[in-house]
Amino acid sequence: MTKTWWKESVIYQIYPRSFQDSNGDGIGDLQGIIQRLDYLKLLGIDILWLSPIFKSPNDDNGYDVSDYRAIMDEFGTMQDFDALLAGVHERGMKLILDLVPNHSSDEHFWFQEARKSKDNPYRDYYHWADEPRTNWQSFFSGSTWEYDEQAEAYYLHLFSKKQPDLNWENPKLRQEMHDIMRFWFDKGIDGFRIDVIPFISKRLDWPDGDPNNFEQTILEIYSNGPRLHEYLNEMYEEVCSKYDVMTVGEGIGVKPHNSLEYVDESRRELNMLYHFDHVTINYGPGGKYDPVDWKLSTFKQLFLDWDQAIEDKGWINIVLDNHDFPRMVSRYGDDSTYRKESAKMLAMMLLTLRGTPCIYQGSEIGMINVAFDSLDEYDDVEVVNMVREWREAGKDPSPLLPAVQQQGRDNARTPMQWDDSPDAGFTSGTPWLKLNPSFSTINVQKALADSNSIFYFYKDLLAYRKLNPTLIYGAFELLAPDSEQLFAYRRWDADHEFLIFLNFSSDSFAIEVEVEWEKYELVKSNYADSEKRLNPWECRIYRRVS
Ligand code: TEU
Ligand code: CA
Repeated sequence: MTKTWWKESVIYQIYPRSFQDSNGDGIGDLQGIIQRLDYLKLLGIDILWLSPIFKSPNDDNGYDVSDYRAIMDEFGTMQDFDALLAGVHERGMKLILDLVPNHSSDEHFWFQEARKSKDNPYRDYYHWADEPRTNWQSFFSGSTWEYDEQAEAYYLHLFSKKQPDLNWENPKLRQEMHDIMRFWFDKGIDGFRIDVIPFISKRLDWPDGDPNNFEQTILEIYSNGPRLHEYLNEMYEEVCSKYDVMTVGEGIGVKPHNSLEYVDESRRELNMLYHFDHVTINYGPGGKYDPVDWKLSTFKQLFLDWDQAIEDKGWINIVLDNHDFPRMVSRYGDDSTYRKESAKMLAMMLLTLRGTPCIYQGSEIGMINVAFDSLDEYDDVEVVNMVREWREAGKDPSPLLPAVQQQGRDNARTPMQWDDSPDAGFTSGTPWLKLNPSFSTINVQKALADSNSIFYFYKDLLAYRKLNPTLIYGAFELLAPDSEQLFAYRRWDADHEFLIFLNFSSDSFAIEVEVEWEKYELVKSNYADSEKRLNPWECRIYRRVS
């Protein structure tokens, strides 16, 4: 397997709007990130990924770009960006940005032009039709086809109405995207996370989807379009291959069986992608906002399936939460009695699977989901549109509240909790989204003052991972696959071997795996004792010594 810096790195995702405000307007910004670079260096991460920072009217918090070469007004200026990039590089870290190539904002110059007339040179930058071509549902409610008065036509938008889909069939549009990538690479950034990349090539036979099965529509119709791999290969040959940079695709709609089509090194497309299988594990018949229980055996199996599919031919990202999903400790751990223990256990999972881990801001202090009292307090366009749709249909949306509290994206978007001062050290003004009231007990200041904190557990593990390439490149074998409480696995190569035990329950039990214990030593745990019993949410790494 080829060894590269991006396989050996750990990524930290910043949601800039919620990270650190420097000027009191209640919105995080680039100067705020600069103020926190030493903190990130102390933690020991290698790569910073910033969610979109380009100019945007913020219908979807930057995932609706109106100028791919300018900084969002709220976040600062290009000078601020240059200072941030220099600050990251001075500290020996790398910086990757979020590229949103599937859609632009409707306020982008291209769309403003395109809607003017049928023969406008930008018309073909988007997908137009005289009638809605399909029954497709948008991610953010309603049809994916919106009539535009000025254009006298319908345009396609898989996300909100303010996010028209770009037409990658058009070579000029592809050229524009390549130029944009070069612009940022020439500035010195180290790569891109690429938003919904499996969607850029459309099915021009425009098949209808099953209106009762959105996940299937995503998988079979929106993703993996006919020319996708041609576009990705072109992007690699024309742009990425000319720089020492990395790409990680958001792998929505990608499954183990077609994963290598994206990341097999010999195909020269993307370097990595991250998958969604564990994210949708609790989606019920009604989808995301109809959550159901999930089983640990299923959860483990899907990580195994991914590892076996990729093996040593490609590479993936390991992601347990991000700005689109609930907090990982609330979702896969226990965010009350065993918050600290389970947050550390999940950290161990994140940092010892095969793949480049991505830590989402706040996970390193065990931030938890928020439960706002009313649907009107939610900001996310997904929730706002869903509530509006219910009201327009004459239905009372309040029964949605518990599901939104559990599954909503704002769980991960409340401001970063730096200390216990009135606005958690995030802002001196009014935060754009309410703080999670947990900030008085869960915050960075507290974590840094406690040598037993989740923060230092991450820091130690990050350092340990760096010193032990077996935990990066080594093979993976699942142990005790049927256990509904224990996630256990072996990582090894020709020289070294590790056993990892993760207790996904509040029970205490004896380790059920056959091990020649005398050959192993315990090197890391979130408890002090070393009995061959696991405490609630305990995690352990053993290293083979003979
Ligand atoms: O997300 C793509 C995506 O389809 C999901 O993560 C989606 O947001 C979620 O399932 C909705 O329930 C990416 C970005 O990460 C997300 O923030 C954007 O809203 C979306 O693309 C559109 O750009
Ligand atoms: Ca600000």
